[in-house]
Amino acid sequence: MLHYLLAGLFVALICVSFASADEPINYDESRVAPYTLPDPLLCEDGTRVTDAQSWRMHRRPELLRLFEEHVYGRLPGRPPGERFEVIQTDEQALGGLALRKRIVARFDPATDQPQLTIECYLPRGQTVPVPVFVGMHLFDRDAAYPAAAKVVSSKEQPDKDREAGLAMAGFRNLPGSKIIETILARGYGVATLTAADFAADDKEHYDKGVLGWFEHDRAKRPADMGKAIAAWAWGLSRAQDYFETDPAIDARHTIVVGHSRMGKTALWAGAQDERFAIVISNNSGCGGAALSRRDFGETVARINRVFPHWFCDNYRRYDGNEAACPVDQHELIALSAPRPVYVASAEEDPWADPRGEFLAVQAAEPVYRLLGKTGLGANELPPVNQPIGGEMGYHIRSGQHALADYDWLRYLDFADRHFDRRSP
Ligand code: GTR
Repeated sequence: MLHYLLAGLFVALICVSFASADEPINYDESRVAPYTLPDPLLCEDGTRVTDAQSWRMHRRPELLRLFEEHVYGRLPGRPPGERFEVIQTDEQALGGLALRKRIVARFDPATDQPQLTIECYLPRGQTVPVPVFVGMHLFDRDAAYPAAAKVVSSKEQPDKDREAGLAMAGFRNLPGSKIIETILARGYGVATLTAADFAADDKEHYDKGVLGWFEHDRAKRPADMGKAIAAWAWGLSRAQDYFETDPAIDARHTIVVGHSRMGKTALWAGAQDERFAIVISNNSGCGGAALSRRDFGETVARINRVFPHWFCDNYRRYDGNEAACPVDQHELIALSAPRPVYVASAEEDPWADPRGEFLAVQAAEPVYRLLGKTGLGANELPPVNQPIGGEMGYHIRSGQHALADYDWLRYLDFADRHFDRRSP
């Protein structure tokens, strides 16, 4: 606990030095002002959903529309010209453990642009199609052996567009080589995508990639048009389109997963695209799994100021005014229902508000229960390193903001349980 408080104090000091005076960051539990969450089952017309059918036909589409309009923004759907090409195959990747494939997706037959790359590792010698974990920057795409990605300073960046996302995101904590071996040994594949193919993680250049292709003229983009997070989520769905064409992949059992900003992305992708069978958010925090109305850690005002290219412009209306937003993040989690959803926090990550993430999962439970699923089965934040839940999973890991091996192992167990697979 002391550990937690010290970490909080440390992050608080750092954040206070970055935050402007009118943007205070709270790390004091006793100062969290009372708040009321929107009821995920209460429709805009005042009626309350009491059965699965009306959730599906009415409330779920309504919530999706509200998140599009107020938080993440809209984007067009699957492009009609989409086509995939496997441009590289290595049958002996990772010392013979994996079949590695590099797939390029193209959308516009006229120009061949934009293009994006899916890097896929599948366990070798598998006789049946395998389920795949998919996410942005899960592993370093270009390493011969996917070890932890290096963080390069912007000056040293060899290819600024492609590397910007990695470097800005501070992805020091990408899992190293061992965990990918474990994932493969447990019968799962991994597909990793690169953010800058869709939207560079850079407030000046975010609209290179697919966003600029959707609407080249910045002035013409409406306030509810999606930006980087929407584009990244869109990209995850395009990877799923590919999986459906690859007989080695069990596309009905895809797990979408992401860390931090890519955890926000995984939740939004999973909410919209029901082809993702399991949705996992790792330390996603503000604009991800953490409740916005709970004033603890990163705020909507702060995230919109520092990352103006992540959410749609409408989201700025809620800077310092979270209670006015028609949705809160528990409803984003609820949009994964009835599919299994897992949220993970880290003890030394108060910026992402672990308690706010736990409370959001809990507040999404009524939707899971309505659909006949089990929730967390806990009223209190569990002790560290003790995963809880049924169709909704949660843990708070000891340690810092990262997608750590501990987290991966829990996700493998969770997937095994829900896919009815036995771990070796
Ligand atoms: C932080 C940001 C968080 C989180 C994180 C990350 O700077 O404030 O919302 O997403 O970056 O993605 O690592």
